[in-house]
Amino acid sequence: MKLRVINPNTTQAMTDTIGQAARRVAGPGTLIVASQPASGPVSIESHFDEAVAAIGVAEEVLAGEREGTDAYVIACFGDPGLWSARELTRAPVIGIAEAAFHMAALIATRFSVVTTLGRTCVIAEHLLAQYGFEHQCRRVRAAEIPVLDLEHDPDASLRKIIEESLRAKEEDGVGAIVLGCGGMADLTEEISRAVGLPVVEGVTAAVKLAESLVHLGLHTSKHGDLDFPRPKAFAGRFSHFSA
Ligand code: 5HY
Repeated sequence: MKLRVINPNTTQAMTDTIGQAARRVAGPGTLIVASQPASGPVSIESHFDEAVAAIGVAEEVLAGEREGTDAYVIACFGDPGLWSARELTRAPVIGIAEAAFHMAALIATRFSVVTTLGRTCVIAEHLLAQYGFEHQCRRVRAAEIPVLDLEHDPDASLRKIIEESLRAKEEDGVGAIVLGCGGMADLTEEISRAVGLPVVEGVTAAVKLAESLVHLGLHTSKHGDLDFPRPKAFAGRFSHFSA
């Protein structure tokens, strides 16, 4: 199967980190195509960044449809453009936040999320409510690191994520930690060893869920709200979406 793992920001180094993590857990018959939009923010740290990134995700899904893709992963913890992406394809589309919440809820009664900047915590809280996991999540915490520090200052970033995860273990009484950024895809084992708790990371969780859906022959339902968008004209720089 061909699995397109889309990094919705436009930082190649982070796309590479995400692609490597996906390939590390992908099954023998799974081809991972790691991609990023041609246009958009270098990192996603606000509602506006998410709004712009959602268009990039849609363009990457349409590109994947031209290349015969069996499933998609949206590798940003805000799951930007998830629902519109599901309209554009029959293939399964998995957001890394949604995947991580599902996996964490299977291994612990309670979990906490450790994400990057404090201002993005509300985005994760909105997703917890939307997906119905607000009861299993004790707290969404921030290591207060800009997303690109994961690439530019990895040692300090790792130290801050471990410190915040240890605080979650001590103060939240949780059984697992969910990492709140696609750029943390390669840090799971090190953090789990340092904190002494299971650590769930969304990119690898989403790859395994996507493979399971494809192996079960399950597709995004085209009955109802996730049916393909009705063909129409788009004006200006969105004219390439016209159908
Ligand atoms: C992510 N931003 O996973 C989110 C993390 C965040 O560029 N990739 C990003 O802080 O919401």
